[in-house]
Amino acid sequence: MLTLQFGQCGNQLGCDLFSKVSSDIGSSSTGISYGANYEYTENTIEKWFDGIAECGRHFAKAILIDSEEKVVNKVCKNTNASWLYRTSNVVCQSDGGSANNWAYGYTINSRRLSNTVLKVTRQEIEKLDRSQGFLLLLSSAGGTGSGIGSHMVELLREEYETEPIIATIVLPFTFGEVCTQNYNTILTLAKFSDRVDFSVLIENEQMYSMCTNLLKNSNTTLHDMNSIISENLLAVFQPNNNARCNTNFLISKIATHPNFRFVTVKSTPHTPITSLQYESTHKWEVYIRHLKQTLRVPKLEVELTNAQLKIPNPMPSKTVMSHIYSPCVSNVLVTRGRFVENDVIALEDLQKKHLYPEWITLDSFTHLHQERRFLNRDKFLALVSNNSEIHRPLDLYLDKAWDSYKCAAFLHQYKQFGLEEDDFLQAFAKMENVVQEYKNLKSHNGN
Ligand SMILES: Nc1nc2c(ncn2[C@@H]2O[C@H](COP(=O)(O)OP(=O)(O)OP(=O)(O)O)[C@@H](O)[C@H]2O)c(=O)[nH]1
Ligand SMILES: [Mg+2]
Repeated sequence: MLTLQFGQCGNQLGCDLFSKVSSDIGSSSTGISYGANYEYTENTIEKWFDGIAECGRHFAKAILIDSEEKVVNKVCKNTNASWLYRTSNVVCQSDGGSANNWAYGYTINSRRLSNTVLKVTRQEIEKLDRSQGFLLLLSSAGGTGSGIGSHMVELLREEYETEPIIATIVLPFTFGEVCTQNYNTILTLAKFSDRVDFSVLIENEQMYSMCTNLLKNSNTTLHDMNSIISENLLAVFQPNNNARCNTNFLISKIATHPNFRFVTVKSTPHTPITSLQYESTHKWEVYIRHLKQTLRVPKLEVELTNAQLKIPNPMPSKTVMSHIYSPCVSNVLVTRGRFVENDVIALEDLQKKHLYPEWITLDSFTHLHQERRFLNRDKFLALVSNNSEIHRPLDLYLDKAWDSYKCAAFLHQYKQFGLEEDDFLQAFAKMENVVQEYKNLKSHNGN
């Protein structure tokens, strides 16, 4: 998988991701045989790394792209004893960034950098025996990741028509940050919506709350949030027992319909480092029930149902309550860890017909498993879900962007770099369509 890291967020997140890959294969307690672990390590190295430097460290299979040098210089130094970035894969200029302006990134900075990015990409792809596609990392709020990322996704799709492209797009906090973030987000999502095979959407707000609520981290930094994001991604992308599970296989299970290409990843358990050793590991069923709870939707607007911020409850609720679940196009559950006779992985909960729309005839639920312990944990589970609830954050950014657009706020900043009203209107229309499609999803029982 060739990773393209764009802008501050993409580069910082990418650096964290590769460090986590390296800790995962470096962990001493794997719970599996030497031979099985050898195979896991080989597959991991083939997926994420590309050759070994003279010092013995692995080169990350990654391209670093930014319109200013500060962040890439920092992440290049932040690598550890087992891996590093290839300096020839850094594509960057010393020009002070794209000023949180999608148009500046998309038209001006992209024109300066895109040919070099394509050249380095070709060199990387030519080296590979078998390509496993692209993984793009970026935030939608700034100017570089969003603008250059959007232009690069157009160029990559043109040049690599059939190659799998997956994106991880970090969405901004809904309040604060920068005033142009909502335009940037809508313009980015519109470009990605029909060019990548699927986009994993990450809500920074949610990541922040997980750090404070679950990890009891009162001084949460971007690095802490990146750590959860990387774990979520690796829980999905690290090797599993299904030998056929390459990037195309995942795409065929997750993005089963071209109108639904935005997904989220929920994972469990998340425990503060200080209490890791005291925390008992629950049975698989506890975690699976917990993940299913993350698919619940509130019956009333005021209900607090953010199950992701709660600790898995080992006791099933005694009160018989009917819950409403978000209609799902697809769910892929990845379980990592050992299962024994009296602790089996029961999947019925996530296979229930009522979770999926009637028109879905193919298997909408997939289970992938890996016996090996993931990042030293006894058990770790991730649920990739392509479901109706994604319309909520998208709708929110759409509303906010539309409110600004109605009073022509900040438009001159975009027009100055060649964007026209029609570009905005097209992006709004495209994303309104996406939101509408997700809103219209109905499950078997009509919810
Ligand atoms: N999760 C996470 N979010 C980040 C990180 N760095 C920045 N962000 C978020 O990304 C958005 C800002 O985008 P940046 O990635 O800094 O912008 P950029 O792509 O470098 O673009 P310019 O700086 O405008 O050229 C905000 O929503 C930040 O909260 C990071 O390391 N992790
Ligand atoms: Mg930047």
